[in-house]
Amino acid sequence: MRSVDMRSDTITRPTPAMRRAMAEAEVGDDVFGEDPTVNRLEEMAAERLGKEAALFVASGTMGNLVSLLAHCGRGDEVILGDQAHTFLYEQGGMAALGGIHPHTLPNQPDGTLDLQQIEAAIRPDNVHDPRTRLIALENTHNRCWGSPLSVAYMREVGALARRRGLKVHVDGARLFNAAIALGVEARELVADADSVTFCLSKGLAAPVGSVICGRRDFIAEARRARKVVGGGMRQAGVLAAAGIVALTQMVERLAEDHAHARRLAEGLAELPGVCIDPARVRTNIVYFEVTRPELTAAELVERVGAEGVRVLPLGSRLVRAVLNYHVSADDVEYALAAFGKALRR
Ligand code: TLP
Repeated sequence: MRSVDMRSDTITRPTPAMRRAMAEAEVGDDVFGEDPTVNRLEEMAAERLGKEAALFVASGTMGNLVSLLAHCGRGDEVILGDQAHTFLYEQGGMAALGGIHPHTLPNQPDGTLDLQQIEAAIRPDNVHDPRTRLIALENTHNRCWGSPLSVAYMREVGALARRRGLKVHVDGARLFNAAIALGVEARELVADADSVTFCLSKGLAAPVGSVICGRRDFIAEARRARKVVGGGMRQAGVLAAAGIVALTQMVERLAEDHAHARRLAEGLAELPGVCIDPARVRTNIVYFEVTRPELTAAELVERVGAEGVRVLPLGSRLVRAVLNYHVSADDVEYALAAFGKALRR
């Protein structure tokens, strides 16, 4: 049976070019700073995002945690969205391990935070209050339909942060999806960010790893934070080698995932028992609601699963599909046929 796995773009497997690069990678001890392949990936990533330095980490979660630990001390406050991955899906690591206080604001449907609400959330210098240190944004925004946040918005938040003496961190797990969707360079999106994490292991298909980019002194702090959470890796060049292939060969093709996502959304919109606005689909993530009262998201997911089409139920009505390297245009048509069959039953 055909398998069309759209549970996430994290399911992507390394390409043949990655496997070759991994087999041939020159390595050394990265905790000593002696792995030439890790060093090369870090230089490439920093240059690509227009930052001074970079740090290879095990995952997006580690990248966000280590960045927050490097920016904030115990009792410091971070302003972030109530739909942010860092808030919802990272075990509250900032609080659990860093004593960092999350101050959530409602994410707008496009993934942004309202600028006036950010201003209002910044604490005065008062003995009763935690100290606001950081604004954290997510681009693209996973829970907000994979929305890309524009260069103009990112710059506005940067300007606000500078004016108020705050830092900005960007969870750019899918930053290159945003750049491709908006037709801009990724570096333009993070020009005003003090730190950014992007993932090699999602749409870019590397098996493991994320990279944090920022100023040299910030990355030195992040390197310490990575070590204390046990993230100091040794001959990590075998992993970084795949990351280099991801950065050099896999960015432009994200446009295909976006086109496939749009087609999936348009096809779903024509089916009975589903509510979706295809115009909201701008990158590789598709959310839709099951509107037939007697059918839950989990039941629909099970029905299409029997046809080899894998998507995630999120709550009783919501379903998520994430287009990725292993899903072709033809697979999307196959998936639509499976959804049609399941919904007409
Ligand atoms: N997201 C995963 C799951 O954890 C939900 C997914 O399938 O979408 N930031 C964002 C915006 C993410 O979407 C994710 C992973 C992370 C951070 C964490 O990355 P990893 O999984 O590498 O720790």
